Amino acid sequence: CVNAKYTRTGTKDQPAVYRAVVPNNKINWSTSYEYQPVEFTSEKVKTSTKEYVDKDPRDDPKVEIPWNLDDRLCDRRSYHGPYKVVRRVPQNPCGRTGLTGRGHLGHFGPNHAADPIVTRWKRDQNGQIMVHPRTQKQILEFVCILRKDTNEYAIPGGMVEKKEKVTDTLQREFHEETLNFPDLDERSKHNLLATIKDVFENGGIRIYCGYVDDPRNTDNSWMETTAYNFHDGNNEHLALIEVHGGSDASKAFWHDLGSETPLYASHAEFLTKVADIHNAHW
Ligand code: RP5
Ligand code: MG
Ligand code: MG
Repeated sequence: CVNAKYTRTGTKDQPAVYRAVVPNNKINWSTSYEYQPVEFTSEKVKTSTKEYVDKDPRDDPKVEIPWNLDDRLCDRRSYHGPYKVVRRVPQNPCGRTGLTGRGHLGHFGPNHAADPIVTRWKRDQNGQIMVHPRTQKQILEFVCILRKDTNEYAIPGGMVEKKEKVTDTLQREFHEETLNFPDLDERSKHNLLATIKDVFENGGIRIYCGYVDDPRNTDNSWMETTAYNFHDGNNEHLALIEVHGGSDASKAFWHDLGSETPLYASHAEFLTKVADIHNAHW
């Protein structure tokens, strides 16, 4: 895994906090480097009184956090195995990021998320699957969002909440970020949610599980995710749904899956795998 994509943390509405420069060959902790990272934890995180947001063990010797364990509030284990704890806080297993502290993240160590990748074939007016002129491969479409925070295209994922199962996070985030229909009647709403539940609980392919090159990562806090693909190849269920952005998403739409679209964090990596699995255009 690498920390390479973002030079600043935060969102378009927050003051920019720039990372100390880390040359690519100095990212790994095992290479010696005259390193002067910027310390940054957002005010919102620092002053939060939520039980779910960690206290800083560097400020208070009484704060003990069960690193590398599945604790009462969240799973503090990394998909990459046990991480080191240096001067009372976890050390990012993917190397230097140019920032210490928690940045905008609530937990020290891994902050777990889940990413639902919902796909269908792109079809013409006659229902024929369309082929890309460059690769001569069939084109997939996926449910894409425009993130409110960074204005980048992304998969509609989100954080695993307190003691939530990943399969519930996948459904909840997909619902919140792409099925925002306040005027939908109760019956249609119920049917829509039942379809999502049925497909999400029975038919996904796990695409990725691990570290994400997210703009919020720091030397002490980082994002990890589990991405699942739910593909409706025959236009039977998910392919038929309309989407509308909500929550973290200013827009939601079906979008061609391919290397032409730059995406948030490591999302392009996940979609390459999806294209590969379905032998589709990338
Ligand atoms: C990324 O951040 C994950 O891949 C996931 O898509 C997302 C979760 O954070 P929020 O969308 O809740 O901000 O690292
Ligand atoms: Mg969300
Ligand atoms: Mg989100």
